[in-house]
Amino acid sequence: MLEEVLAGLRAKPKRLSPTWFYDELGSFLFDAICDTPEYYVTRVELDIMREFGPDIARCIGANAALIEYGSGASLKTRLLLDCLDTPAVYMPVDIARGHLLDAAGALARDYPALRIQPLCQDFTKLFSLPKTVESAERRVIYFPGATIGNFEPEKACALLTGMRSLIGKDGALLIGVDLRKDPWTLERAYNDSGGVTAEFNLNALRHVNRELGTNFALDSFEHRACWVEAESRVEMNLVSLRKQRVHVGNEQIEFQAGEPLRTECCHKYTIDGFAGLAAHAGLVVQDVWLDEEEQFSVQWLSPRTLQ
Ligand code: AVI
Repeated sequence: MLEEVLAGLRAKPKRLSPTWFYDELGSFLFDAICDTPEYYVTRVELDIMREFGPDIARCIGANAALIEYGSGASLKTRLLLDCLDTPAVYMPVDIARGHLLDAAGALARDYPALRIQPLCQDFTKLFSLPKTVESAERRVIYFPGATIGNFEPEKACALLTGMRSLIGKDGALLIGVDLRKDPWTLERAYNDSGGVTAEFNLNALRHVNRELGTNFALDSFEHRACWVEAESRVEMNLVSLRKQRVHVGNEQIEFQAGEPLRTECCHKYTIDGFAGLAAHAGLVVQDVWLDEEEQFSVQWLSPRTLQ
């Protein structure tokens, strides 16, 4: 962990992985972001799932194994499960064991007939499927929440390629993809007026201080989120408010006044742009469900078949 953080802090511009947002407080803050009026992403995706759940369930079909990447509280999943025809098994995959088991327990209580097989795993790393999932009539990966946008396009492509091999030729992928829109809406979503996103961003420093014994002064950094047109993404930074030095392991990392530390990138796609990325991963977009304002998309993809 220390080596990875140091490598990011030695880079230009300096970076810190977004995984540092998420400790107990960070997960709470992320849930709070989803409830802010400015962060449209969760609200709009839920609207789409409510409206098109039955259509989506028809695509998935009966007796499918549903594998959810980064399942968290499995909230959107409930909307899907309510519409599904006798799913063979539901496998939530998440790295946060406590969160994963709590959510699986709550689902087991509410869906007693559903077979649930949680997997504590970093979904960006290769993993194999248990027999119950492997032997289902069809495997469908569900990856909601715009998280694909948090990966650089090459990494997103690698992740999609890994998913394709996991679902096999008869499987499919149901994925949430946030869309390009006017910069005002995008910047507002990542700069909510209640300052929740700012606290979430600063929490990465709090988390690193606790885990690695660093001495980031939280009041010496300021949250900044800007739309960068050329990269089609919102970039989240923590900007150093003064010239300062931070102790990290045996090193002193120097920050100039105004120097940014990049903590997250949130890529936004056009429908065609995402189809192009998917094609590089050997996937074909079969269906796209949108909200009325076309802010967000839920997409249905299948592996390209060789003629
Ligand atoms: C987790 N992910 C989809 C969020 C996003 O919108 O890219 C993370 C986030 N960062 C700030 N607000 C929300």
